[in-house]
Amino acid sequence: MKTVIGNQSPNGKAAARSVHPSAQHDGRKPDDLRVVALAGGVGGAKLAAGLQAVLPPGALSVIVNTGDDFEHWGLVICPDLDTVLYNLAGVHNPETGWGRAGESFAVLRSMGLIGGEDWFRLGDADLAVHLRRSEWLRQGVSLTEVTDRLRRAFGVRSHILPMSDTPVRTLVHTDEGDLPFQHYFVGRRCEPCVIDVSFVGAAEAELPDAAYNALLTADVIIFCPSNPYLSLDPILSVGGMRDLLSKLRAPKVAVAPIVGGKALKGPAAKMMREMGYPVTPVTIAAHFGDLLDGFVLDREDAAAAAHMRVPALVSDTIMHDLESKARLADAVLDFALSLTPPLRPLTTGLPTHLHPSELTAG
Ligand code: FO1
Repeated sequence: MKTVIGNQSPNGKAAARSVHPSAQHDGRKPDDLRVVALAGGVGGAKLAAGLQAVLPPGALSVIVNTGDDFEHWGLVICPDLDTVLYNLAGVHNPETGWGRAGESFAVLRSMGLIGGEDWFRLGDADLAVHLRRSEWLRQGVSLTEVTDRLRRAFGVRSHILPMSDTPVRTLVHTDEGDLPFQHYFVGRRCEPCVIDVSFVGAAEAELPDAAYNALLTADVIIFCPSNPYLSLDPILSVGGMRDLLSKLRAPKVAVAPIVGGKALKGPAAKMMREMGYPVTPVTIAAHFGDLLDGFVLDREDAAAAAHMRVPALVSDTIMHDLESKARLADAVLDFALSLTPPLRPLTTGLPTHLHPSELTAG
């Protein structure tokens, strides 16, 4: 399978994609390029920030995992939506990747003093977002609209789109029993051994129109370096989503969240070991299987490129600052635009009003 090293574009036939030829010659992105990123958690938010930095305003839509959402202090908390929002707005805590920079925790401390739950570190400024969101949701505003109001309030020009407007809850099946996501992730610090993961409500959930239309008009779809089992699988499990993705002609490229046998952040590597998988990017690529047209992996794992079933780009995938995020985003976009999409039904054959739940295979 073709391997591309560094940021250079593959040449010849594979690069001759008719939609946006300019990208392969000078790295310039066409003004009308539309990109969808599937993201959850800190790794996803980082690449989303890089994509936003290299794309024209409004060209990026991020479809975000909501399986981590939960009710806490009587409020609806959407950690991945907020992580993407804060990273795109540049107000995130650079140490944790989640939460706000310069945050204070007076309410959390007071809550602990009166016997309230204080295991989940909600900051004071962050709390305003949870209060506002919960207020709007109680008034009957959809999560998609609430998220859009918040992103406008933060001055973010990219679109931030929840994967569902109805609750989907990630349930982690462990050797200590079934744990709701945040109880496993924060409450138990990912210590229990993971057997499996399920997404309660996903089969009945529908991709909201905004997310569906973004996918339908996308030139490139990127699977961010997010945990495949906890952050991207919930998105893929939403009713009709896999089927829709498999029918879209836009190249779909994943970026490995595993480098040198370790997760960039979080429990992905630990989970892979617990579920009996080799901790390599090949496992991640195989996990997404036929959905992918290309895969991006780190230089440290260059040898694994030979074992990919799809074209691979070897690049620097570790993102420290906005410059490295933008550099990776640029490389991923050029790589994706260079891929000749396999023969699939054209999206132009799909009526724009057709909802993913109405799509059938074949
Ligand atoms: N992650 C933690 O590890 N500990 C926390 O106390 C914590 C609080 C928190 C508050 C708001 C928020 O938006 C995210 C928060 N996260 C925390 C991250 C959260 O658990 C995410 O779901 C993970 O990053 C997985 O995507």
